[in-house]
Amino acid sequence: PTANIAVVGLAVMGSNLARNLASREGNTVAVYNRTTQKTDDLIAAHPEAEFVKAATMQELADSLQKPRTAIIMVKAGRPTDAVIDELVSVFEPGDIIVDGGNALFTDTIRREAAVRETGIHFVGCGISGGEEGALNGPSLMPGGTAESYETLGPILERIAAVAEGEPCVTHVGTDGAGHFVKMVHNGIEYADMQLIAEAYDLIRRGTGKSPAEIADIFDAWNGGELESYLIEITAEVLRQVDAETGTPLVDVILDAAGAKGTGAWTVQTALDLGVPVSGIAEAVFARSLSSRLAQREAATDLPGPSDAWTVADPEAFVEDVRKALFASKIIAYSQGFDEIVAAAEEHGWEIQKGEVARIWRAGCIIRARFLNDITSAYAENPDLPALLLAPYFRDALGQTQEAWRRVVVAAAQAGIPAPAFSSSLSYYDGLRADRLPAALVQGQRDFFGAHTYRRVDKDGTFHTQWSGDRTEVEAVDTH
Ligand code: NBP
Repeated sequence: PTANIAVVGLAVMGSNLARNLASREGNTVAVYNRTTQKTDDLIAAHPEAEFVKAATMQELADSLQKPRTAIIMVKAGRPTDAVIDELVSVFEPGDIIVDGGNALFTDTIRREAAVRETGIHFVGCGISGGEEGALNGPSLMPGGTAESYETLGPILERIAAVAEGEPCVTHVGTDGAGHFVKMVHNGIEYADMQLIAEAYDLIRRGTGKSPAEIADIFDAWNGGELESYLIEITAEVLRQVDAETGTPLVDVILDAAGAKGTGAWTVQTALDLGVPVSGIAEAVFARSLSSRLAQREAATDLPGPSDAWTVADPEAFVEDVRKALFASKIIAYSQGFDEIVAAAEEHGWEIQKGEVARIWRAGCIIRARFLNDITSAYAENPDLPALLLAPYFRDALGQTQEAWRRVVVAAAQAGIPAPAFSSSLSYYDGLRADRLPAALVQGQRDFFGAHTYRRVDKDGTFHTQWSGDRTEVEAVDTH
C-alpha cells in the first residue's frame, strides 16, 4: 500500500480537498468516487498530483497504509451513511473514517457510536471555507476520539489554513463536537451577514449614499476593529455594477435570501438547550421574511412613518452605525459561545473556547481580527460567565452602547427594519437588568396553572391560592 490518506467523494469539495492533500509533502492520496468517471477526470486534470486511483472500496482499502484513514466528502444525510457502511465493510479495527461533509451533529453522535462498535474510529470533521478553502486551506473542526487525532491531526495540520503561523485546526472534542462547532460557526455567519446588511441599509436610506460610496465606508471599517472577510467582500459586492443595466448589482438582485439550513439548525438546537441566540435567530428569520414574497407584496401599503427620513449629520450617523454593528457582533458571538458551552455540558465535551476562536481566524467565512480578542479573553479567563463580560468586550460595549441606542431608535422612527441590531440591544439590556418582568410572568403562570414561584427573600417554592382567599402557601416539592 502506498497511500496514507484517502478521499471518498470527488465532487467540488472532495476533489479540491484531495488536491490540497496531494500538494503537501509526504502525502499520497487515494481517491474514490461512486461514479468512476469523476475519479478518472480528476486524475487526468491534475497530473501534478500524486493520486492513487481506487475503482472499488476494496481497492481503496488495499491502497492505504495502516491505520487506514479516509475522508468522506459526499452529500450529507443518506449518502454519508451509505458510504460509511461500505468503508466499515473493508476497514479494520484501528482504522479511521472521517466525515468532512456538513452533517448534523446528532447524526455524527449516532454514527460515531455505531462505528465505534466495530473498533473503527469515526471522526465528524467540520470543514469551513467552501471550495476555495478546501483547495488552499480550510478551517478544520474535527471531533472523534483523542486517539484518532494522533494519526489524523498531523495530516489535517498540514492542509489547514494558517493564521499567524498556526494551523486552523484543533481536536475540538469527542464524537459530534466538531460538527457542532461548525454548525454554530454557520449560525454566527448568518448573524454577521445580517448585521452588515442592516448597517448598509440604514446608511443608504439615512444618508442617500450610493452603494459604491458605502463600499468605501466598508473599506475604511475594514482597517479597524471590524476587519473581516465579510466586511471585505461586502465592499466588493456593493461596488459591482450590473453589465446589463449599468446600475449597482445589489439593486437588481432579488431581495429574497436563501438558506441551506445550518442557521436554522443552530437556532433549533439553541431552543432545545434553552440558550438565547436571539441575534442568530433574527438573522435566520430575516431571511425567511425576505423570501415570503407574496406576503410582502400584499403588505406594501401598510402604514409607516409619514415623514421622509434623512439624518442631520451623515458622518456622525455612519460612525454610530459602525459602533452599533460592532456591539451587535459582540452579542452574536457571545450568544454563539453560550450555545457551545451549553452543548459541551450536555454532551460531556471538553471544548477549549479560545481554541475555537483561534481556528476560525483563517480559512472560514467568519474570519476576522476580532477572533484574536476572543482567544485572548478566554486565555485570560477560560470560565468567563459570558464572552461579553470579558474586560475588552465590556469596554467595547461601554464605548458603543449609546451610539447603538441612537441607531435602533432612528431605525424604529424611520420605519426601517433592523431586527438583529434591535434584538441584540434588547438582549444586552435584558442581561444587565437588575429586575426583569419575568417575575410577572411567574405570577401569571402561577395564576392559571399553579406553576408556583420562588421568592427573593426566602428559600422554597410558593403558590398563591388565586381562586380561593389568595393567601400564599408553601408548595410541596413532589419530585
Ligand atoms: P455534493 O454534496 O454535491 O455530493 C456529491 C458527491 O456525493 C458525489 O461525489 C456523489 O457521487 C456522492 N454521492 C451521492 Br450524491 N450519493 C452517494 C452514494 N449513495 N454513495 C456514494 N457516493 C454518493 O458534493 P460537494 O458540494 O462537494 O459537498 C460535499 C460535502 O461537503 C457535503 O456534505 C457538503 O454539505 C459539504 N460542504 C460543502 C461546502 C460547499 O461549499 N460546497 C462547504 C463545506 C462543506 P457521484 O459522483 O457518484 O454522484
